[in-house]
Parts: sequence; structure tokens; C-alpha cells
Amino acid sequence: MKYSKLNRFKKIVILALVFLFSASLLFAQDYLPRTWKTRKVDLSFNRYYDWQQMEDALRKLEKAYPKFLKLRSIGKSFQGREMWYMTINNPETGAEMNKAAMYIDANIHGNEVQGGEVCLYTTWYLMENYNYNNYIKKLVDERVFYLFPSVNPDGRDLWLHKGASARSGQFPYDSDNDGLFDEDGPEDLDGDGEVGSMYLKVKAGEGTHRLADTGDHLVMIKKNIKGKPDEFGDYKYVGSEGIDNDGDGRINEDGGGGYDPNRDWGAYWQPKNVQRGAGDYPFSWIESRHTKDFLYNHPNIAGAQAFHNSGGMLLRGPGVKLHGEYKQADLSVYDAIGRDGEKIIEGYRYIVIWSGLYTIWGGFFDFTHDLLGIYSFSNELWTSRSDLDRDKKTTDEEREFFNKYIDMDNTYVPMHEIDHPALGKVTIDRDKTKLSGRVPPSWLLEELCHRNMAFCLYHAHNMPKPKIKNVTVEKVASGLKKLKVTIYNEKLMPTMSASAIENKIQRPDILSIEGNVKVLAAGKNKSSNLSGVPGRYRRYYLRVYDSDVNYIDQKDLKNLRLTSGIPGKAEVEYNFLVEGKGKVTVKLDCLKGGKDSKEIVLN
Ligand SMILES: [Ca+2]
Ligand SMILES: [Ca+2]
Ligand SMILES: [Ca+2]
Ligand SMILES: [Ca+2]
Ligand SMILES: [Zn+2]
Repeated sequence: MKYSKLNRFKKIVILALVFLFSASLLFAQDYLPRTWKTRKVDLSFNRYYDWQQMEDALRKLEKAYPKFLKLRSIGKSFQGREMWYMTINNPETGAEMNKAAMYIDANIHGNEVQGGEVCLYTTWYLMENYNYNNYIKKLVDERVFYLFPSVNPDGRDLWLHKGASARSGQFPYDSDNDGLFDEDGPEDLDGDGEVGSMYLKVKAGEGTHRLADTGDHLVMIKKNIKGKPDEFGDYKYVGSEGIDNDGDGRINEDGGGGYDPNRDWGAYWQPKNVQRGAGDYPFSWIESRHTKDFLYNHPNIAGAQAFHNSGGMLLRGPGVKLHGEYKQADLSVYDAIGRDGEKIIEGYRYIVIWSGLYTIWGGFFDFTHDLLGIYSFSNELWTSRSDLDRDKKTTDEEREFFNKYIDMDNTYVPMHEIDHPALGKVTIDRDKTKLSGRVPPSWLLEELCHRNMAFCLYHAHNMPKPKIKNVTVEKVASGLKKLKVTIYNEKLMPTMSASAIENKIQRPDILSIEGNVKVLAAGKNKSSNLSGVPGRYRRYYLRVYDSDVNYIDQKDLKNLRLTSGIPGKAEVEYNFLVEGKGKVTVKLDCLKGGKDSKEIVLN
């Protein structure tokens, strides 16, 4: 009896435990959308990551998804930070180099941080949704992604940690031409992670600023305004937060770096008397040299995005007027993606850099488009949401309302006093934290990440993907056969951009015949369906000869060099006159569109 009582007791305990356990499972449910039901890695996207935190988050993802993700470095930044990048590739569907790749980088301007979070979000989102979403699965299976959360990690950390304005990299640079390098940068004297402006209290009339009517910040005094008396200033601006390190009487006149790393690329480059911020020669800075080497070593890259901030723009090249407009075939690709981008990212405009923004000599995409044949965009991330009545104008009232009642004054930095080591009592007024203006409020960061990722995925979705659709055999005479090979590229981008063809900077695609046969002649069928190819550009594909094929005059007809690539949204047909029998493999090898092959047997 005793035994069975104990047994019953045990049963009850076990049942209770089972009940408690399932209840705890129930309570642990996240109630996320279906696709995130099994979220493996919990990351937040309402915050920013410094370089160590970014590395930690990337490692967490790599650990959770080891089959797809590889975190590697392209080398060290000037200050010795590893320049991490994440590769997303499914090895089961082929090697990296056999697929078209999408390159995404961010933060070349050190203070333009949020593109880093977009890269992190993209990695996370693709992985978390791979098993549940066909669009994502196809992209991950058929494409490769290279994500660089910061190509200027020194600038990123300087800005996030110390608040110092860090558009530049941190290679020593004599910004004020006094023979000393980076001798006087800003100091975060009050340790709040911000660099504010310093003011001294002076006699009324001797200042540059006065207390605002609200009493909580300083405003510049107004003078010489018709019908209004001059205002009296009783606060005098003395410089940005910091001390005069070199004792030259000026405060913070030469901080870390001082050049512009996005004026360093070897296309339409100009020296600093023409282009402010340029180095002494193209690729002056170690970070851009690492990036350039990576790009040259990855000719599979067909699409590129370089994130900046701010303004809400989808920028494309050229960076300078002198370049001239892109060729029609390339324009049609940019326009299609750019215009759809305006739908994907609310409030962003598709714009050409030199005409819509400003001239950039030595900018990133004159390099990637002209010298690497990569269709390239650059998004200027974040545009204000303060136009509350949506009349396309933002008034001060709307801005104040947004800040106060929507953002809850989250970006407000109260005016305060410090004891300055040289100046005594100093008022610091920064008005707003650095995490405002050029970056979204934290609660809008995730949306920014999602929409800009969506744009990059759309860009990647449109990368070339030619397939050998058909190989047919026609008997011409005894032992002589005509092979007809049709290749279909369902995507918008051609395997070679018009610019790459013209500049001759890309190895042509190769169509080869392998087997114990001899190819006597080869050519391209004139009736190839080139409906996707703009008229101006068709002459690259069609030449007039008195035959139904354009003969190809190459020494090695078993390895045809398709010097004009395979156009977008088009079907092309190549014919081979072949002598011999047996197994024949037709292989297509495109640098920017992957590889494909088909086997047939000739008898
Ligand atoms: Ca200096
Ligand atoms: Ca400097
Ligand atoms: Ca100084
Ligand atoms: Ca200083
Ligand atoms: Zn920028």
C-alpha cells in the first residue's frame, strides 16, 4: 500500500510539473508574426551599436547560423580595429564566386552610423526568415551578400564614445596647416558623450547669445533688424567643448583626421585644391585600400549600396557633370530600381548625385560603376517625419510638436554649467544630442532598417541570373550537327553593364562546349529575343550579315567569349556547328551572373 501511495504521489508531482512546464512555455510565447515564431537571436533595433557591440552581435548571429554566415575582416583600420564584414551564402547551393553578389557598406563617414544597424538588421532578418519566407529563401539560396557595417570603425567609435564630429577617418591630418597633426581635438569635459558649445557669462551687450524666452537654452542675438531694437547678448560663444591643447589661443582647431574618405576613390579623382577633403593621391587611406582590394577580389559583385545619412535620398552616379550621363541600357536599370525604391522607402527621392546633390570628385560609385561594372546606389538615410500635416513643408511649430509630444523630448540635452580648467565657470549648451537630426529617433530606427534592407533586397533580386534554357540538336549532314543553345536572363540587370562593355573592364562571359567534338563555326542567332534591350543598345548584339546568325570570329570556338554579355530580361541563342559524337556539356560562366550547364548526347 505504501508503495502505491508513493507512486500516486509521484504521479501527481509529475503531472503538476508537466502542467507548470507547459504553462511556462505558454507564457514564454513571444506572440510575434508567424515568420518569427522561432526567432533564434534576439537583437534590438531601437539602439545603436559601437564597434565592439557590433562585433558581438555579428558573432552571435554567426554562431546561430554557422551554415550561412561567415564573419571575416578585410584588414585593420588605421587605429587597429578589424574591418568586419559578414558573408551570407548557402554553400549547399554553390560556392560564393558562382553566384551574383550584393555588396552593402555603411558609415564611411564616421558620424553617419545607422547604415551599420541596417547591415546588422539585414543579416538578422535574412537568417530569421529563411525557413519561412520564399522571397528571402530564394535570395539567400541564389545570391551572395557581403555586408560591411562600418568601413570607418575608427570614426564610428570616436563619434559614439566621445561625440566628436568624425566624418573623417583617423589618419593624422593637419587640418589647420600649422605643421602639427591632430594637436587639438574636442574634449568631452562633462563626460556625457556629447560635444557641446561653450559659453561664458559676460556683461549685457558684450555677448553673442542670450537666454531664450523659454529660459532653457541659448539663442544667438538678433541685430540690425529693421523696425526692431538690437538684442543684448550676455553669453559669449568661446568654442566647442574642450580645452586649448597646444596653447595657440584657439580651442579644438585640429581634431582627429580631417579629410573626407569618400573623396578617395580612383575615378574622377581630383587633388584637394579642386576637391576638398581629398588625400594626396587616390586610395590615400588604409580603409579605402582594404575595401578596394576586396572589391577587385570579388568580381561576382553585381550590385552595391553604400549607406550615408541624411536627407532621404536614393543616389546614383555620376558624381560629376564631366562624366556625362550613363548609357541608356544602364539608365534603364537604375531608373527601374530607383523608382521602385521611392515606393519601398517612404519619403525618399531617387536622385543623381552631381545634379541633384553636389559634385563629388573621387566618389565611391564613379569607381564601382565605371571601373568595376557594378550597379551602385547610395542611400542618404533618414528624413524628418515632422511634416505633420503632410503639406511638404515643415514649420518650426510642427518640429516642436513632434519633438515634444511624439518624441517626448528624447533628444533634448539640458543646458548646464561646468568648471572649465582654464576658463572657470562655463555654460554648455548642446540643445540636442548627437543621436538626433541625422539619425532617426530610436523608435523609428527599426523601420528605417527594414525599408532600406527591403530596397537592397530588391536591388539584389534584380541582379542577373542567366540560365541555359535549352540545348537542341539538328542534323546538318553526316557527322555534322548544329547545336542551338538558348540562354535566358529573367532579371533586369545584364551580366555586363553597358559601361563595363565600353570601358572593357570586365572579363566577358564564357559559353563553352566540352566533349570529344570539334566546333567548326559558331554564331549568335539574330532572332534572339532582345525585347528587354533598349534600342540604342541593340547594335551591340545584332550586326547585319547575310545569314540567320552573326558569325563569331574567335580562335577558340569551344570557349566563346560573349563580349557583350547577356542582356537583362532577354533570351539569346547561340549556334555551334559541331563535328563528332558522344557526351557534350554546354557551360555558361558569367562573372556577375553565376554559372550554369547542360548535358546532351550526340549520336
Ligand atoms: Ca594642425
Ligand atoms: Ca586633423
Ligand atoms: Ca589650440
Ligand atoms: Ca582640445
Ligand atoms: Zn556621407
